[in-house]
Amino acid sequence: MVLPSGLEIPKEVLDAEIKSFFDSAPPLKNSDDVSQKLEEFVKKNSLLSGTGGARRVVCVTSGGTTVPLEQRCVRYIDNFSSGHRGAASTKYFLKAGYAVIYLHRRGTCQPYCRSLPDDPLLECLEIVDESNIQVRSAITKTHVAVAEDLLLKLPFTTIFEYLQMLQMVAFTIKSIGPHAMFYLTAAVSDFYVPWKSMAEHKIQSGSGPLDMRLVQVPKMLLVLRKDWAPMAFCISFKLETDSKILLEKADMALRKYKMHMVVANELLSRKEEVVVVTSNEKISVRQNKSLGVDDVESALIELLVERHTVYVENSDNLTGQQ
Ligand code: PAZ
Repeated sequence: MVLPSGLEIPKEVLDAEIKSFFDSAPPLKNSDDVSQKLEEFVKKNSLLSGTGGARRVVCVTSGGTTVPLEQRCVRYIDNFSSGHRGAASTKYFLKAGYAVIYLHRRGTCQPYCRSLPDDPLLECLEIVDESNIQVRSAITKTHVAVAEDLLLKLPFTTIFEYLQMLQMVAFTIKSIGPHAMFYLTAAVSDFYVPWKSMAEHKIQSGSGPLDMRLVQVPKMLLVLRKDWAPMAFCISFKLETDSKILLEKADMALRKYKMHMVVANELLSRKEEVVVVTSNEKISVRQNKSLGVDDVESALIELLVERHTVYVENSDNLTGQQ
């Protein structure tokens, strides 16, 4: 169902759309494995002794989802997202002491190796000079984070995989209440071809223009906030190419999906500046080259961690008063 922008879809209609999306999605091939990894990761990080309690866990989503056009997929719709934002942010969350579930598009940028694609061989090597290549220290950092259960990497490709995995993450980290954060940088497809109405085999050319109906992907952010993990601190991103409508759209997303914060960014300047929109503020965050920091995520994550701390303290006080 498509309503004029700004109008809320009735909850029962949204629930029915979401149910239909999940019922018709091809089941995740490795769902038992993902679920086991998630359970263990969250358990280990919530049972820390000598650290003043549980470690906070953030789910960073990164990269774009694809929309398959055929069940035995030859062609798909994709988007521009490189995963740079998610990879850089993961590094700063780890530095700030968070455990990170990195839900990322296969083949996109990885933490500590952002300029390289997710290629296991390439990831390991670094050019020292014309005649020397060495194993990267960044690899060591990634492997240490994974080995110490501070980083759990979960790859997806399609919109179906992404949303099923996001739901699994939410159901698992619901147990740590306000200590959980969602940081949703992934560029998620807005339209998809429902599995049941998708051609099974490669679509044949030669019979004129292709006529295909794409259905709107149900807006999962509201159910994530209200039902899947209602105590988690949620930050979503809003990207526009027209800077004139960016802040208005971010503000709308904040209210419509009950996000705690929305990070607004414009396509061309997204690596230099973002604006963090809350219910009563618009905070511009810029990369600060003069401090030798080459990315905007450094200051951004510092701000979000600060706000998350206040959120956790307020939630703890409320619980204490009950
Ligand atoms: O992945 P990337 O670093 O190339 O780009 C990041 C981004 C622009 C996808 C992200 O900051 C963002 O805005 N994500 C949400 C996109 C949306 O409005 O759906």
